[in-house]
Amino acid sequence: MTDIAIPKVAVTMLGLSASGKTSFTMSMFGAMSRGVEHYFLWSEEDGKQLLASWAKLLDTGKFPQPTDMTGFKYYDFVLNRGMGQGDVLQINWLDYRGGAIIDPSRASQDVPVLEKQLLLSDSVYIVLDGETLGKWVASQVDGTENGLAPVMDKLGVGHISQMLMPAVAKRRRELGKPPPSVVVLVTKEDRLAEVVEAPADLAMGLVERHLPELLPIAFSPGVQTLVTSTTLKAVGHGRLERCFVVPFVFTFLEFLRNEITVEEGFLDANDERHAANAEQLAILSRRFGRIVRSGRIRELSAEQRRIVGEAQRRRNKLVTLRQEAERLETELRGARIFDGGQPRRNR
Ligand SMILES: Nc1nc2c(ncn2[C@@H]2O[C@H](COP(=O)(O)OP(=O)(O)OP(=O)(O)O)[C@@H](O)[C@H]2O)c(=O)[nH]1
Ligand SMILES: [Mg+2]
Repeated sequence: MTDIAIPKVAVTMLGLSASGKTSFTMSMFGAMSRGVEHYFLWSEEDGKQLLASWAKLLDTGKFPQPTDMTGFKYYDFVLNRGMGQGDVLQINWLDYRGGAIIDPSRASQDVPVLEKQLLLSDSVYIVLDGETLGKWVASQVDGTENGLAPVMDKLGVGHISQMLMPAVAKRRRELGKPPPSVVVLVTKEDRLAEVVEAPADLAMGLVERHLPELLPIAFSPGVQTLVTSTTLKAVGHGRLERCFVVPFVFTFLEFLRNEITVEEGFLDANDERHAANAEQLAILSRRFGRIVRSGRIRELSAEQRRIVGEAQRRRNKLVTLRQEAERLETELRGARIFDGGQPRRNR
């Protein structure tokens, strides 16, 4: 991995076996390695192997084997804006056997790997099988639907929530970190549209309407969520390839929004320190006047200069963070984003 000083995030996909995690990883890389909407993805270690697997799928139609217990794999991706602007985000990514999230035996090799990655994750991609969702939406439309429980079970909602909740609590308790942003990644969008017999966007509109009841964890207070769909059939189809960029742009934006909150908190605390110091300086100066330059006055004055210098550096950083966040917000205009279950006003 490179040692460039760009932000680093960890991401975990959470989805049952056959939900489409490995297919997304491969097809997304297949598209983004060539560049989609001025974004590129590269991986020094694994790029060639991922492209080879993707080429095999294109040539032979052979889908990847289900990932097994020992087949989990970390990827270090770098998101890049082309040679002129360079790298913008490092992404530590894990692909693993979906069975790990329903595995009751903690002896399986991949379960602790997944738990650790979840703890560190700044963003969690909840992977929902679009075909399963499509069948449920279609049954709603034709009036044969029999409640939420069976489809929630098929999508693994209970298991996903059971993995996520303890990880988020531990992340807050042990690392002092906020909850991860959430991307609800509806895969197999091609199948979703076929099953619902509607254009993909319309079908996704129907899915979106029901998601808060199907996946409450992604719409609970304090959680930032993007709902988006993807299909490996998008690769090579111009604007449709946008589905591979949007999740990363959202992950990056939410990471920056957290950074901005941290920086603003720092500057507030810094202002308070500056004001308290100034008060002490004023008291001492009144007491000793200009004649006696006490050591304490010199100390406090040096401290004031340090505080002001640090504040200037952090303010500059904040300006850069805000500019970058604004750019990403513009790129995400129209995306389905929710803050604590309420649609964000970006459409
Ligand atoms: N039509 C269609 N089928 C897809 C798509 N993505 C995945 N599939 C199908 O879904 C199957 C499972 O996909 P995988 O990517 O292997 O699923 P996974 O989540 O990695 O599964 P595990 O490794 O077992 O956890 C594939 O063999 C494909 O048949 C898609 O975009 N469109
Ligand atoms: Mg897999």
